[in-house]
Amino acid sequence: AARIRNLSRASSTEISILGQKYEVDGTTNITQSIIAKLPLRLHNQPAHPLGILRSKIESHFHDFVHLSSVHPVVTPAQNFDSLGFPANHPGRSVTDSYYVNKDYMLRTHTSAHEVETFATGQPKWLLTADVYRRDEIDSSHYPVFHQMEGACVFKTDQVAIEEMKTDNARLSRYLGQSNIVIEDIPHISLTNPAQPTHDPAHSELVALNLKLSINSLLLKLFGGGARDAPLQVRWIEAYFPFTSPSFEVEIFYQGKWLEILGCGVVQQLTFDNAGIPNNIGWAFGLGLERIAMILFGIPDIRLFWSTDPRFLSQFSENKITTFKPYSKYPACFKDVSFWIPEARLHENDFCDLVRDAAGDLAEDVKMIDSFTHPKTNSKSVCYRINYRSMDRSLSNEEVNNIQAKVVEQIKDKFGAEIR
Ligand code: FA5
Ligand code: MG
Repeated sequence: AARIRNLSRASSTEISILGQKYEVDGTTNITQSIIAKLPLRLHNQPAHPLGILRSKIESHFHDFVHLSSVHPVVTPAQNFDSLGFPANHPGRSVTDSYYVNKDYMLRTHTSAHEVETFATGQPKWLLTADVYRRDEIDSSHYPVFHQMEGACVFKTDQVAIEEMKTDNARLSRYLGQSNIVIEDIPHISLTNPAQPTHDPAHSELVALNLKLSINSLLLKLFGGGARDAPLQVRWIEAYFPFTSPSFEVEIFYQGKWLEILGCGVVQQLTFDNAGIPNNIGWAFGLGLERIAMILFGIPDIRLFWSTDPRFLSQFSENKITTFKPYSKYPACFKDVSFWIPEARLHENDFCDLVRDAAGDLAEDVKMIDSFTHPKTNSKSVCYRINYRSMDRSLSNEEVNNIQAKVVEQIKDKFGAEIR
């Protein structure tokens, strides 16, 4: 594999993250552009679309505890092991996740905090946070995005079960009177089973409570007036190591089905790890950007990070309003071709390199050509980078300087030869 040199200052053995020092090692792959995002916490800005959406969902789940300031640095044990992820799960790899060093990483999902939050004994909670994943570059992918985790825990005695039935009946009545069309699937099935330690009847009730709770949230967020076309929601069988049965939920919006969230009946392992073994419950994790892009009509995920008053001044606390795009500035395409010595380079390594050199000026990165030399096994790749600012016109000189930086880094970090 192409040797990727440490992206932090070559000379330093420590990096500083939110005022705390961490030792750097061979696992470290967190970049300066990611470190710079950590203090921003967009979901806690009340007049930012993500903050507005957070409050809206919190007001729907008004009897839940609301958490939103949990530290982003976690252990792989929190992010993966405590939730039953297998040792060889691809999400653990340095190509997919940001590692501070071998012992610490940036959470890749809000589920990383399930065990510690269940351990507080709170039966109903929402937890909103910034999450980090190494990914491609385009208008809907960004290495930082925001998730909200929601969970509800029930006791399994007769009284608690009766309460759940009453709640389910109330929610069903409400949804029955609403302008919503739901494509449902069975609560449990052979391919999406109840857990062996659960009474299947209890598992069904919890799955139903989850579905009713999510459907009513979606109705609150997306349901129009009575005369609008009905909201279409689709439930799909899914798989997560930390829930069973598991589901994904999509809504039909502007001619397409869009994935909004993942959810399911919490694995008993999670409750055992949290020290609350005799409970049953559900959890969901939703992507705030996905929903906000739809609700506010925001066309590019980079806009959430804009500090341009033409963006920020359009939004105010507790109001969902449609974004009016200001003029789109011209794009500038630059190609770069290079030879990688041993034919292996992960696309995410290239994308992080571009983000570090170009920041949010990189709108899109695509591989447009690749060729492996049959004899030497050297690989040649060509990437096309689309530079565009959301806020202003870029000068040729500025783009050329950034592209020169990208080229320098390709040589330096990948030991590659530019063609
Ligand atoms: C998870 O992250 C699970 N932790 C969700 C979960 C929680 C399941 C609790 C069960 C119980 P997933 O990787 O699918 O699952 O992400 C969940 C949601 O985050 C997605 O449905 C989507 O809305 C959003 N999301 C995922 N990747 C991205 C991305 N690159 N950019 C923006 N939003 C994303
Ligand atoms: Mg998913």
